[in-house]
Amino acid sequence: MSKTFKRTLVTTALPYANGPVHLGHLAGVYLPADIYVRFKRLSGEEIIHIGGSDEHGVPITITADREGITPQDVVDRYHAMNADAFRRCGISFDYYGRTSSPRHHETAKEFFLDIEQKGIFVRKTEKLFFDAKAGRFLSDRYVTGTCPICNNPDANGDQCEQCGTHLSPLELIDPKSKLSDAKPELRETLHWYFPLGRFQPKLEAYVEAHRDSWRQNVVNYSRTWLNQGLADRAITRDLSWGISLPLDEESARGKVLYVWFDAVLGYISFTKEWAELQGDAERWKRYWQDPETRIVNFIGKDNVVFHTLMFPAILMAWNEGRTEGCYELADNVPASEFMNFEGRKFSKSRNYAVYLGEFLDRFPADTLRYSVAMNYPENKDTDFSWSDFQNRTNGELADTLGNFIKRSVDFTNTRFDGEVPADIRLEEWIGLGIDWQETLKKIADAYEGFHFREAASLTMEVARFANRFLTDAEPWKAIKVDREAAAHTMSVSLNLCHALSLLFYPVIPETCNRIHDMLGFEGTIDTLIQPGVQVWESAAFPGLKKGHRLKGSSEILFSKIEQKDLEPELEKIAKLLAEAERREAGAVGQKMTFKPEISFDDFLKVDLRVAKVLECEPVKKASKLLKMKLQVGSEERQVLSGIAEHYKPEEMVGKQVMLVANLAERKIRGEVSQGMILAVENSDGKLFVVEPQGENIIGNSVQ
Ligand code: B3M
Ligand code: ZN
Repeated sequence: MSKTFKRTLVTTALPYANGPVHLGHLAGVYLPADIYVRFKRLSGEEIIHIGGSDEHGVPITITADREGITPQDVVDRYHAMNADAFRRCGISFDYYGRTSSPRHHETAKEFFLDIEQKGIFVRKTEKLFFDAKAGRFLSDRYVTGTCPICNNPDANGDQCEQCGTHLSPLELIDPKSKLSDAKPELRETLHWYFPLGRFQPKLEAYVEAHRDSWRQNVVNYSRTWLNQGLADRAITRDLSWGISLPLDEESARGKVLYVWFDAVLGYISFTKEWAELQGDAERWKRYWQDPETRIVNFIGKDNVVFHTLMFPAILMAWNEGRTEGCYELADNVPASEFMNFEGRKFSKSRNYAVYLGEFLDRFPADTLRYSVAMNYPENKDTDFSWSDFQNRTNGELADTLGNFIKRSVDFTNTRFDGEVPADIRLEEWIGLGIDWQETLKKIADAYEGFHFREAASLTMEVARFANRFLTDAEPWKAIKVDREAAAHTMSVSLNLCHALSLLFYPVIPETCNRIHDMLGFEGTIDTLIQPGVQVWESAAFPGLKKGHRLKGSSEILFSKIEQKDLEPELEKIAKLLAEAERREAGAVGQKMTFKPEISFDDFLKVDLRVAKVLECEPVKKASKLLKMKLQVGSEERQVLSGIAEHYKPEEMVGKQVMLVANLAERKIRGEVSQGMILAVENSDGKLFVVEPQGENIIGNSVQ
């Protein structure tokens, strides 16, 4: 039995204020959330939508260092830019906060202290590189040195760009600090760990209780983590940018909370800030501490475990030992897959993206909202292309919806003096050939179930029906012989315009407000919205009475997108694609540095074999390495490979791989590695293990 709730709190993942949001973000998180919220508001439900900027984390300090500005400058710039882009796109947040706010810092500290005082955190000492000149501990990306695999002298602390190997700073030969040229020294540093494992049984129960209501991907990601057993997670960092530890002891100096620990709490701080603005500072509690509130977190698939395990565990830790002031957990966490762009993944670092603000400089928000809703990546990755955008705008929005509305309004204005000429009886309305109750229910169920593509396309079906109705009835002919029949047709059409303005409101609100205005109503649809008032269901009835006066003028709702409008975009995309292809083709056009020449005999010395992965497991304290047991003919080998961020251990088991079989044994992290397996990096930076095609004899030579 599903629970019934009195009100809803919607949160959307807080985008890092380290760059502009792009269409991929919009499609996965913000648009679906906004559509959902608008639908609920229209149905008279009490609902708020809370979002904001995530303003902490290392990438922000890296941007600041690169540009020679402060981290505060960086977040000020992107917070303003993103808040503005969302506003222009019609994303109707009730509050859009920032994690640099005093209220947020206070809230995060309060949580940290509560958990600290209960003795739940575990303190551990570890060794980290420290730049004595700069007086700072160095995170992975701040260390450079020589790659232990290919001898590239400029390898980064997390990866060698030349050979693609994923590294840890400790593996670098001759490590250097990027801050100064100092040779970093290993220093002990104390960190606070959150023992996720302590909450494992409760988290398992939480996930399993939702296994039928959550999306399969959300349940699966969570289960994979749970099945591996939850480990302690460090929730502090040696950094200066972030929320400082609220402890008055020497060991806490220079440390801040890990960005994910504070970011999820942003949802709570921002609700508090919203409540203060409402003039009722306690009002946030009815959203977070009342079991009758339904909490829904909209996120992208890469944020799942932070929302289904980490955030709930933090709240569980807070709730421990309390009977009052307990937090409720999310009822649903609709995580989207990714929307790609012209067949490729959006990538900020490679500048392969269309940014929301830039898009809105060129095209109206509702054309984007509709196309993106129709490409909502609900269960699988989808693709946004300029031609799809053009087809949907021209064929569906302009020719179907826009054309129908304009024809109905214009004909009434010119031939019936701008007045609804007749009343439509309910039986007639129901007998039109569209089952209103059923259609509304289907669309409503689609919204409730987070099936936004289905909701948008069912709504477009209603517009198609309306357009056909008017075309088939031919009032422009009828009026010459039977004015009453034409009057009747126009009254039905105008009522269909009215119904469509309500049905389409969640997806294309601005357009619907304009239809509402053309139909002669005061104010906008937004102003009809009130908790307890059912606006949505009024679409099932004829809403315009005989004699109702239209505004008297009309406007074109959607202009068609001409090929020439798209040319600059297509040129840009062609350039970006060419760049990506060049990278793939091995950076054609760029200066290549090859390793020194070898003779054919040298080449023949390399013994490449087909091998099969028998077992595979992570390596302790080496987050990038996987340890594999391989079968090569009758022999077994142990090989370590830096692919842990790209493959789960269970994905590797059973795979056939190519093994460099006569490589001298090496010790990595105290483990023997007897050979190397071949892998390549694709243009998105993902590593793929090279797999021989077809049926192979394990142990065969590769020639
Ligand atoms: N800023 C990561 C991201 O944008 C992170 C989300 C925080 S949600 C609390 O993907
Ligand atoms: Zn290398």
